[in-house]
Amino acid sequence: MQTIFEAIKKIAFEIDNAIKTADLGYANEENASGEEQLKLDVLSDQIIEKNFASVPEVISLVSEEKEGELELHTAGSYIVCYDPLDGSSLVDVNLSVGSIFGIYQGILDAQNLVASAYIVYGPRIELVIAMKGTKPMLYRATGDHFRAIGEITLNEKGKLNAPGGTQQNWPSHHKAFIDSLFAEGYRLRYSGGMVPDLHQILLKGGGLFSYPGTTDKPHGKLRQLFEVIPFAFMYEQAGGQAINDKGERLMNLVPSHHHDTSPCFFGSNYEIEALKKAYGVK
Ligand code: P6P
Repeated sequence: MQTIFEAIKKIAFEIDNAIKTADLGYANEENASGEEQLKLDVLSDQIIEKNFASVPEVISLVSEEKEGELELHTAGSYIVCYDPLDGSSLVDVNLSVGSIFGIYQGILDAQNLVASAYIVYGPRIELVIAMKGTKPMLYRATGDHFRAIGEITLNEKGKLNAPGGTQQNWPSHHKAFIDSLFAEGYRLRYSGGMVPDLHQILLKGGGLFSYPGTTDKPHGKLRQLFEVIPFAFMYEQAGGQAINDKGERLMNLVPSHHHDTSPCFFGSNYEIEALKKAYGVK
């Protein structure tokens, strides 16, 4: 597992450099979810593929940017699912973006996730890694290496509210719940980048990130294997909860296809319990 984390640290510096130096144009291609690809999406994906190709523990790769699975080392133990540059279009307006990694032990479902990691490319490069039995650990890039900063723990109740999706497409009970949090004094913190938005809640003591099923995206927008499950693991390991719109743990998800999505809610216990009540689920 450590060789996988060392590869992710190298990836962080290479993609950060690409963000600062590469052409920001469109690649005139679409990814597996039908979204237009930036040249930076393709380049980030290639950087990750190149770095994991030399890690014998990795059986195969599943990328948000591609269909199918790239076979690497049959004698390996882990399948790495990743979103190479989530929210990449935000680079155009100089906002933070991120890479997300889910490390699965042979089978691609939440129960077989053994670790997750994400990188935030912002004013600093930051990396968070969580493994079974450990709290998420924050690392910060200093020069050409990462320094461990400390473990991340969510407060029982937070102050931040990151409501995803287009409001006019929210279910009415979801809109009423989000409005009730603002009436309680929660502060709106939403950039449209899943990684910095979830990172901020983790580091600033907690709150709620929500991306519900909507009229335009009834099964949600965020992808299970390389966005939802890795962050669900992070939030549970930090002492919070991560559920879907039926109140089920996202760590029980069993994706049918690599690019399946799910409505998802990540947060401190108080906010998730309040959401379950508002949704009428146990
Ligand atoms: P919306 C970025 O495109 C992304 O996949 C996530 O990073 C982010 O949380 C979400 O979409 C934002 O979607 O519909 O709120 O703009």
